[in-house]
Amino acid sequence: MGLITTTMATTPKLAGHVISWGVAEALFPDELESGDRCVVQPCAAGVLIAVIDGAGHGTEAAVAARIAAHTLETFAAESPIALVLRCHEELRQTRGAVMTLAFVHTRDQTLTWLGIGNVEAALLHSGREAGPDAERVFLRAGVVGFQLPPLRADVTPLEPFDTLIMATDGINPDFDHDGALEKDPQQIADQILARQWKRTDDGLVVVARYLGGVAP
Ligand SMILES: [Mn+2]
Repeated sequence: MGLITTTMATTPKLAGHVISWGVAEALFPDELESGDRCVVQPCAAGVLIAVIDGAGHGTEAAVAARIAAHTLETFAAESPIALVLRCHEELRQTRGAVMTLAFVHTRDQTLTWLGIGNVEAALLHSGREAGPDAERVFLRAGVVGFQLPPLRADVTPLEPFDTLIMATDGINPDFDHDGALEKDPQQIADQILARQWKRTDDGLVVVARYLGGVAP
């Protein structure tokens, strides 16, 4: 069925003392490589979290996603908009990719995020469990490497235990996150993949919880 997950992880993944995180992913049937990829890259000011979906699936999608991931890891300290522009240049000779970037800024205690295409992201605020739905990233239509929309990043305040969920379009965008704040990031990612993967595309879910610490 092509399902691969990282369920075996026994200790939580940490990026400095800033976030704990987990990832779960599944491959399009009969493909050897996923076109979906995630980046979790600490730097001096905080941590960059990004999810990339290379256009289509299979090897060419994976190539585009790999180039984008490498670019984001290398220049993670730059602003999210600068990173999208860099990826746009780097992906011109590829099929292109959609992506959502989220930067946890530890000194400001903010999340700066933007999405090009349809990688969904939701931020669950720990202090507002009874409140309205999670905050969603603003997605602007476009394909990085092919056509960019006007770029604008939104900034939202973060409190310790706030939890970010990001998922590619192989996952039902209405992914259910009820009770997520009581679970570990890896458990949340595994559960969303198990319940909401469409099985018609690669699927990837990354979950990152803000711990409130300072930059690594
Ligand atoms: Mn996809």
